[in-house]
Amino acid sequence: MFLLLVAPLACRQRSDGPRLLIGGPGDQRSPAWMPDGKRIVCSSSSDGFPADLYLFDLESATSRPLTHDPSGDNSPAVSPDGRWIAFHSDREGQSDIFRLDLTTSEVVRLTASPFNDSFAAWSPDSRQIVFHSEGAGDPDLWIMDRDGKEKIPLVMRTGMDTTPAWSPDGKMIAFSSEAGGNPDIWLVYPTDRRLIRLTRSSEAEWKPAWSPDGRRIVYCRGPRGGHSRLWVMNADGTQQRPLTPQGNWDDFDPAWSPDGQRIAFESNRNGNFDIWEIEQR
Ligand SMILES: [Ca+2]
Ligand SMILES: [Ca+2]
Ligand SMILES: [Ca+2]
Repeated sequence: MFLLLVAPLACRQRSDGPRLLIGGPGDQRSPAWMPDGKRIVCSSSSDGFPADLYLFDLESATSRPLTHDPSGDNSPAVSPDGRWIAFHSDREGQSDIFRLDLTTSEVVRLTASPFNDSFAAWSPDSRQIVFHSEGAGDPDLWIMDRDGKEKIPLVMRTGMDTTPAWSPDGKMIAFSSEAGGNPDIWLVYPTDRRLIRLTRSSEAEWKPAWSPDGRRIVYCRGPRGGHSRLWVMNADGTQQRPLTPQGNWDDFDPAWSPDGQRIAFESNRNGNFDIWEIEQR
């Protein structure tokens, strides 16, 4: 078991471009900030087996495993109150959503449908989870309580609806939908299911993540079959612009730090996936 933290927080130099934050053998993917901004949860397959979840302390440059299961545990989402981690895993066969209690280390299965459930994201009050479910047709979005009860449909349109992210004020959920012909970023209001389309490019946009002040959204964008990089826009869809340079690699899964200063993301620009960061202000 070998994981590399590049440097403790206090020792890192300022930099305009992307810089390596967490590396090591195998893939480190899907960073999620703890509310203190000093720790990051991500999935790691550094031991050569399907990914488990790890907690990285950026101040001490140490890490510890949070799950240990022969199947893959992926896409961790930390509840805003810092108590829970929702993630998806195929430990029961198909992909389902599970919830890890960081206080007790207890893992509870939240979905048990015959379909794949994934990409969990928390409401700001840590009481609800929005997630992607393939259902009987294609991927749709559902909301459930954090104990897995009260599952209700949110977006049920033809085509893929996926990678939801709840706004910090709780009023909207950003997600990727191909209802407009190709994957774009949309907003949905959980109260009345009203929809707003934010991007209209011919490329694919997905995996939106909110800035802590709710004013901006960072997301993945790339041509179909091509490489992905990070873009950022205002939360009303204006000022869409690239954030990371185009290259012969993929930048995925952005996560804005709680202080708004940095965005962590996964990139295979060094060969396999590591966690990188870029400053943002
Ligand atoms: Ca790696
Ligand atoms: Ca759908
Ligand atoms: Ca598009």
